[in-house]
Amino acid sequence: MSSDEGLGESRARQPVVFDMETSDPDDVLALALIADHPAFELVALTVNPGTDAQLGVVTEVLRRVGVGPIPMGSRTPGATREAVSPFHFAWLGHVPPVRAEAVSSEVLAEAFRRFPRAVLLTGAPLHNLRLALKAHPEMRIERWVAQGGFAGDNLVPPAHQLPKFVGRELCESHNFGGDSKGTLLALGAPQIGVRQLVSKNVTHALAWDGAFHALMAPHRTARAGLAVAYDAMSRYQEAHPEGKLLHDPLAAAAVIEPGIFTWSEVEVIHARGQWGARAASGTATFMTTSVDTARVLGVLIGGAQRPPMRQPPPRTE
Ligand SMILES: [Ca+2]
Repeated sequence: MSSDEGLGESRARQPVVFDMETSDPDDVLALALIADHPAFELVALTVNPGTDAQLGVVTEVLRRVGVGPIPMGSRTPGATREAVSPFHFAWLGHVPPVRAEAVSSEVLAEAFRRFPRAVLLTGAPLHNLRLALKAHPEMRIERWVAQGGFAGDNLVPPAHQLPKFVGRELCESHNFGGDSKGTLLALGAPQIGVRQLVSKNVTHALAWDGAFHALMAPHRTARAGLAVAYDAMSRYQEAHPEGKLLHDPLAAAAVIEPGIFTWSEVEVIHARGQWGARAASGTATFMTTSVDTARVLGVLIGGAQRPPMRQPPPRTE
């Protein structure tokens, strides 16, 4: 049965394939926010590099959200290198390791065969995508939303330039630089229809800090994913009161509501180990130049129209 043959609201939900890592809390935060989001149907998950410890963490987050099982792939099933940042275990406690049943390239190919409308969301260096594009030239991805890249002064109007990046046209990008061969392959791959790159200049514009946490608090009872994300960030802020920049969650927001960003069609530049972009046409590659930060919370909550808690009745004197 395809996702479109499901019942009720699943007809309107966007199938999403999420490629992630766990060297930073960002990815599991995005995972919790999208796993039961009313706009998403998470149809497959691939992990880089995909150690048993990572798969254990991902499985535990999905269990807490109450979603799954879904197909999960690993670049290297059984890889042993350390790939889970200490935060994850400080938050979740001990979680049993899980061995991925398949390699990521096969999970990706199968997911896009079964769900041709699926969006690929990537929050990690692009090893898994590179391997899938190479192994499966027939694979077709209509739309890829990536967290990565950088838009500098040449693209971003002065009103939207962040002070920390003023004067720069190039910058490091963890996800693009972590596998620059994979990045360049994916940016040029005819198998991908549209690319939307949620770049560092916007992901550094919004943090899940104390103020964002307070805004999220009344919504955390609306669904399990919000409760899990809220719990993670309560724990995170005990050690990091300044909060966490929202990289992957912003990319997730771009899957649902690209209209909260402004975009430029670009050609991506890779020079001296850094990344930038210049305006171009016909590349089908679009990069964020700004974000309406006030709308992000509502998009991530989803169904925010529904009041999360009953209002107390008006007082009568
Ligand atoms: Ca990430």
